[in-house]
Amino acid sequence: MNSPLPPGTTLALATGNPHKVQEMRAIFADLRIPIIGLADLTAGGPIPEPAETGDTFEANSALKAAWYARRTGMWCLADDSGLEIDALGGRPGVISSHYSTDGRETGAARAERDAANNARVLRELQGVPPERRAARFVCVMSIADPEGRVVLQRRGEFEGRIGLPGQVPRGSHGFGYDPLFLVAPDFVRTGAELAESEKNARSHRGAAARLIASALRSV
Ligand code: ITT
Repeated sequence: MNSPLPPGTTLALATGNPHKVQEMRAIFADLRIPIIGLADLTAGGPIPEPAETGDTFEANSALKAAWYARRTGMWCLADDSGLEIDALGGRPGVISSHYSTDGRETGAARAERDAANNARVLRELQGVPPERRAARFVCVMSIADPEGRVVLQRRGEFEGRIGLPGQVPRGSHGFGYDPLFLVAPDFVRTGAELAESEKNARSHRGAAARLIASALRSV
């Protein structure tokens, strides 16, 4: 397959989440494609965020990439990600970032939202034994051209389980549900206890980004 990106293209990372920008910059460091974050593009005022109305990570990822591409006139890479917990029927899923408010945006700061989301997950899993606390992070990445056409999409997954209260939250790296997520196959460390480079080597975002990178590299 030919790389869908014209030579010399700068790729804009279409996310308002500074942790994702940091992770993705590290993952894409060896790709010879200049990458900029949205924060570097907001000279004309901040770009409003799209409503994430899709039922799937695929739909939301495509919608975000297309939204920011049209507004910036640039090639944009977006991801939609979240946590699926088997015992909760796959929730929080696509509403992971606003789980404590059932998907509603309240304008609460990210750290506050993360804490409320994590508290809800632990509450809903009360009494569920370790072997039934299986969970996975999912990440779907999409690249859209400046007209908003999605030209590439890939999915990555990261298996683990939600720790028991008392065992978690633990760790100071990462973001979101990382402090609750015991990483498979040994379920010893949480995502927040992995150094950034180790998380990127194992994570859903790392997996999706490597699939995107290899598609971009192949000529
Ligand atoms: P953008 O939409 O601006 O990219 P966001 O944080 O709102 O930022 P998502 O809509 O993709 O991103 O929601 C992902 C949520 O899933 C995120 O807020 C976390 O709660 C959770 N999540 C995703 N990846 C994670 C990771 O690597 N570690 C911990 N939690 C993660």
